[in-house]
Amino acid sequence: MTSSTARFPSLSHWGAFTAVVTDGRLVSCEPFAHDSAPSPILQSMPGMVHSDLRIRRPAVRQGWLAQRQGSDRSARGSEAFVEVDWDVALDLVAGELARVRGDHGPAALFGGSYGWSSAGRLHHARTLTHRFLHASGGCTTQAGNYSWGAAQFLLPYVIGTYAPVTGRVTDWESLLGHTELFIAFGGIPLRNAQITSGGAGAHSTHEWLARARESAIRFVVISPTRGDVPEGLQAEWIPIRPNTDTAMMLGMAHTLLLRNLHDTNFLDRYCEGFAPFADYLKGKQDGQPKTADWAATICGVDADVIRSLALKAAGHRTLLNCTWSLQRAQHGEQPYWTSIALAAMLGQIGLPGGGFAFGHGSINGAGTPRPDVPAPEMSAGPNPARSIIPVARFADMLLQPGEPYAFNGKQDVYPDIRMVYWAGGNPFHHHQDLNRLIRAWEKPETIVVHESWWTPTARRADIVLPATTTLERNDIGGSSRDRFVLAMHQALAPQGQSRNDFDIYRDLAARAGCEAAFTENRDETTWIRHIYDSMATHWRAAGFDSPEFDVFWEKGYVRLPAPQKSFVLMADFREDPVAHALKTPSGKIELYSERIASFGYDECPPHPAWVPPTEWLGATHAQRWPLHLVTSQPADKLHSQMDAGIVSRTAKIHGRQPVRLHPTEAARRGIHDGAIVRVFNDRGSCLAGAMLDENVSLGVVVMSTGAWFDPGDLGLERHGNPNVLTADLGTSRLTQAPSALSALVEIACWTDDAPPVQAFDLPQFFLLNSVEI
Ligand SMILES: Nc1nc2c(c(=O)[nH]1)N[C@H]1C(S)=C(S)[C@@H](COP(=O)(O)OP(=O)(O)OC[C@H]3O[C@@H](n4cnc5c(=O)[nH]c(N)nc54)[C@H](O)[C@@H]3O)O[C@H]1N2
Ligand SMILES: Nc1nc2c(c(=O)[nH]1)N[C@H]1C(S)=C(S)[C@@H](COP(=O)(O)OP(=O)(O)OC[C@H]3O[C@@H](n4cnc5c(=O)[nH]c(N)nc54)[C@H](O)[C@@H]3O)O[C@H]1N2
Ligand SMILES: [Mo]
Repeated sequence: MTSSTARFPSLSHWGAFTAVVTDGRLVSCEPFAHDSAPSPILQSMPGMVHSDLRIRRPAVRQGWLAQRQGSDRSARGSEAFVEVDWDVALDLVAGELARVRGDHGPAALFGGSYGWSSAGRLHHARTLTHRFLHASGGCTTQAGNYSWGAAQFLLPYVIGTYAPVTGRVTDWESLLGHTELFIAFGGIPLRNAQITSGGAGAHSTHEWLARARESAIRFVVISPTRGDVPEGLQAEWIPIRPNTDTAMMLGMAHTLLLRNLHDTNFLDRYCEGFAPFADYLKGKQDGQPKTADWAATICGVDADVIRSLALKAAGHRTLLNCTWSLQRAQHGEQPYWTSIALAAMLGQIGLPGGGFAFGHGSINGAGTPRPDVPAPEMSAGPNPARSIIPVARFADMLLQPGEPYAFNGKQDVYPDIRMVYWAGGNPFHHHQDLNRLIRAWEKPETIVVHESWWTPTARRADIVLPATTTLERNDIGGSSRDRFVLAMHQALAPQGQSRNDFDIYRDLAARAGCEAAFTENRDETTWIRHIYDSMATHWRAAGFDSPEFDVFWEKGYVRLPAPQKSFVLMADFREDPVAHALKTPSGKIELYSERIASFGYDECPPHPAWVPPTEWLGATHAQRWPLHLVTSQPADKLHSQMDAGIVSRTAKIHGRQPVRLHPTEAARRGIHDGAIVRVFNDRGSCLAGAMLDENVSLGVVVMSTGAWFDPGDLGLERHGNPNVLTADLGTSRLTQAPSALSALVEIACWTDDAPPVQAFDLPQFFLLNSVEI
C-alpha cells in the first residue's frame, strides 16, 4: 500500500505551523514560513495528539454514577471511571444542570472556566462554555485573569485604562530609534516570548532584540536571576530580592527628589497628587525617608547602584519596563504604580522611547507595531445570572459560601456553588496552594470537565467529556498583538470518540431548549466565515485591504501592513492633556487616588508605597523558610499544556521538574547537581530535580510551573508542581488577583527511594452495561 501525505495550515499559542499528516497520523509540525524564530514546543504536538493520555470516550466517576449528588466527593481523583455512550453522558450533564439551576438558582453553577484553551477562536473552549451557560440560564463566573489581574484593576485608577498591560505599549520602532536606557524589571526572558495568546504568525520579540543588540540602547536587567537577560545582550544585571522592586523604585524616586532632578513641569501639568507621594518619599508621616540606603536594606541592591541608576535614568531617554510577574504577587499593585510614578518624575511619559511599559519579556508581541484593529473574535454573550467572583478567589468561594469579601471598592458575598463546569483550563495547574484546592474541590456536588487529555483536573471530575484538539477541526486564529490572522484546517479525524466543544454544547443547548441562541443558526463553516467577515469589516473601515474569505482560507493567512507611524504610549495625552484627558477622575495620571483612599484598604494605600508582603526574604517567616521560591513560566511548554510531550519530558530530571539553586545554597544542604530534592513549607511539599545554577541569586530558588499535579502518600507531590507551595492569597482587597510568586520554602536532599511519578499513568476504567445506569 502506498502511503499518502497531506499538509494543513494550523496554529497554536506557540506559533503557526503546517501540520504534516501521513496515513491519518500527524508526523510533524513544520514552522510557518514567515516565522523567523519558531518555538520548539511544536515538536511535542505529534506525540501528544496521538498519546495514550487522550480521553477516548465520555466517562463518569463510578461513585457519582451510583449516588449522584450524594456521592463521596473525597474519592475524586482516586476512584475508577465508567465509560458511557455520548447520549448517556449528555443526558446526565443536562439533567444535572437543570437540577442545580432549578433547586438552587443559576448562581449555584460555577462556569468561570478560567484557562487558555486553544488558539482557534471559534472553538475556544472557555468562550464556548460561557456562551452555552449564558444562553441556558447563566452561571457564576470569574472577573480578571491570572496573568495581569492586579494591573487590570489598579491601572484604571492611575491612568484610566489597563490597555498597556495587554501589550499596547510604545512600540519597538520607537524604542530602537530613541531609547538610550532600557531598565527591565523582571528582565526580558525570551523563553516567554514563545507564546502569544491566540497564536502568532511571527515570533517578533526575537527580531526586535536582534536589532536592539545592534542599537545604542543600554539594557539594565533587575531580576533574581541572570537567566532573565537574553543571550548576546550586553546588559547589566542587578540581582534583587524577589518582591522588593517597589522599594528599589522608591529609592530611585527619592534620589531624584533629593537632587531636584524630578520634572516639576511634567508633574504639575500631567499628574495629580505628586505632593502626598513626595511627602511619603520624604517620610513626613512615618518618619522614614525612602532613601536609596533604606531601599538597599530591603531589596538587597547596593545603595550606590540604586542612586547611580536613578541618575542615569534622569540623564538619558529611559524606558522603565516591568514584566507581568512583578504584579503576580501579594501587593502586586505597588511595583506597577511606583514605576509609573518614577516615570512621571523622569518626565518622559509620552515621548518616543521613554516613559513606562509593561510586558516586554512576558509575551510575544508586546510593543510590536500593529494597526489598532481587531483580531478574530468569538463572543460569549451576556450572563443573565450576574454573579461574578475575582478570578483567583475560586477556592475561597467554594470553602466560604455566604461569606462576605471585598473587591475593588465593593463588598459582596460568595455564592453557594453546587456544580462546577470547566472546559479549556486546568485549575490543578493554575491555582495556588493545591492542597487547599483539593479540600475546596470536595465541596461541589457535581463537576463536569471537557478535556482532550487525562489532566489532573479531568481526573478529578465526575463527568468527563472528550474534546477534540485543534488539529481535529477547522478554525480561525490570531492575536491582537500580531499582524497575521491564520486559517486552521482540519488535519485529522477526531481521535477516539472525541467531539468538538462546540458540538457538545450545541447538543446540550438542544436539550435545554436554547440551541438557536447558542448557535445563532451557524455551523462550523458559517461561523468561521462570520468571524472572518466581522473582522474584515473593521479592517476595511480602517482602510486596510482584506481578501474575501475564500481567498484567505485557500492561502492560509492574511497579514496587516506595518503601521505608517510609531505608537508612543500617551503621546496624544502629552500633546494635549485636555483634549486627550485620561479616564481618571482628574483626567491626569494619579499618583494619589482619592477613590482608592475612599476604600480604606491599608494593604493598598492611596499612593505607591512599600507594603511588605507576608512572605519575602526580610520577613520573620524567612528564619524558618530561608529560600524564596520564584515560580516562572516553563520554557518547554505552555503552562501544563504539552507537559507529557517530548520537549517537556526531555527537560525533566529523573522525570521531575527541575529546581534551580545557587551552588552555595546547594552545598549548604549537601545537594548535588541532578539530585532528587524535597521542596517544602507549611502548605506542602514536592519532589524536584536539583539544577545548580550560579545565575540564581543566593536565597532564591526557581521552579517553573506546569508539571502535572501528582500527589502521593502523606501529601507529597511527586512531580514537582510548585503550586503545592504557593499561597492562595489575593494581591489586595483592591484587585484580588493571584499572589503566585510569594512563597518561602526550604529544600532538602531526598535520601529515601523516590516514589515513582504517576502523573502520566492512566486512571482506572471499566465499562458498565448501560442497563445498570
Ligand atoms: N505558581 C504559579 N501559578 C501560576 C502562574 C505562575 O506564574 N505561578 N501563572 C498563572 C497564569 S499567568 C496563567 S495564564 C495560568 C494558566 O492556567 P491554565 O490556562 O489553566 O493552564 P493550561 O495548562 O494552559 O490549561 C489549559 C487546559 O485547556 C485544555 N485545552 C486546550 N485546548 C482545548 C480545547 O479545545 N477544548 C478543551 N475542552 N480543552 C482544551 C488543555 O489541555 C489544558 O489542560 O496559570 C497560572 N498559575
Ligand atoms: N514558554 C512559555 N512562555 C509563556 C508562558 C508559558 O507557560 N510558557 N505563559 C504565558 C503567560 S500566560 C503569561 S501570563 C506570561 C507571564 O509572563 P511573566 O509573568 O513576565 O513571566 P514569569 O516567567 O512568571 O516571570 C518573568 C521573570 O520575572 C522574574 N521575577 C520573578 N519575581 C520577580 C521579582 O520579584 N522581581 C523581579 N525584578 N523579577 C522577578 C523571574 O525571574 C522570571 O523569569 O508568560 C507567557 N509566556
Ligand atoms: Mo497568564
